[in-house]
Amino acid sequence: MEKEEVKLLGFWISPFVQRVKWALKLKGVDFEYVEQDIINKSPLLLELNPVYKKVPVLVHNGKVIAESTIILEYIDETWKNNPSLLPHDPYQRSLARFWADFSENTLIKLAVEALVTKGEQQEKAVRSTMEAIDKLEQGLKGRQFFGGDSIGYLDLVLGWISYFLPAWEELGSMKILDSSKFPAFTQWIDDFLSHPVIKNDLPPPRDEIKVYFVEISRKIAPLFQKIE
Ligand SMILES: N[C@@H](CCC(=O)N[C@@H](CS)C(=O)NCC(=O)O)C(=O)O
Repeated sequence: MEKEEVKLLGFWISPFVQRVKWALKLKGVDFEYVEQDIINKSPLLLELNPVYKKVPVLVHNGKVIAESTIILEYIDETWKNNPSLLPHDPYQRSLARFWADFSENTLIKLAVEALVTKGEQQEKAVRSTMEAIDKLEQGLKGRQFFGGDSIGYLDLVLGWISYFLPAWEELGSMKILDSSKFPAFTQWIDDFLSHPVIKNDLPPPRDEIKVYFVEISRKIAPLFQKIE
């Protein structure tokens, strides 16, 4: 049988890329990783993702798939071996997609606001981030992973929290991941990071994440300035 072409265009610190790498590894799919410069974009990236011009991009036997959550679904439907990433039950599947959307469109924005702002605005953003995490805490109770006994789609989508948020807490001098308030969620972080597949492909160390986000915070802070 001919070897499959599986290529992933990525960027070293991208949480969107990281979740795709983890999904491929969980499924045992061999792939070639091609690092991209997301500022000076390569002709390959522009050709493969002309709409958003972003990573990750997955190429599977000449077919091009963009947008990380869509790539996760493609991986799950293409390599049907265990672990299944999305639940089989349509309602459970819709819930996983709902909370994934919540992570992408609500939680991450609140956490970034908490990271880059100060004073009252930061306090408010920290409170809102904690309220958002509390919703996940309630959804997790009684389960080790959002996917149940194994890591699934929602765990991968939320994975960024496990390594970015502790770094952001240090940078923003704030506390969000309080284990007395979020016992299930903080346990989830420990279990997620110590899972054999995740542990063998950990994102960059905390110091590198912090250095990267000092620069990013400086650039994006003006976007969060409230006009009086
Ligand atoms: N919604 C996209 C987000 C991807 C994304 O923002 N990728 C960043 C890297 S972390 C990127 O390629 N940025 C380049 C740009 O914004 O021009 C996904 O889930 O794949």
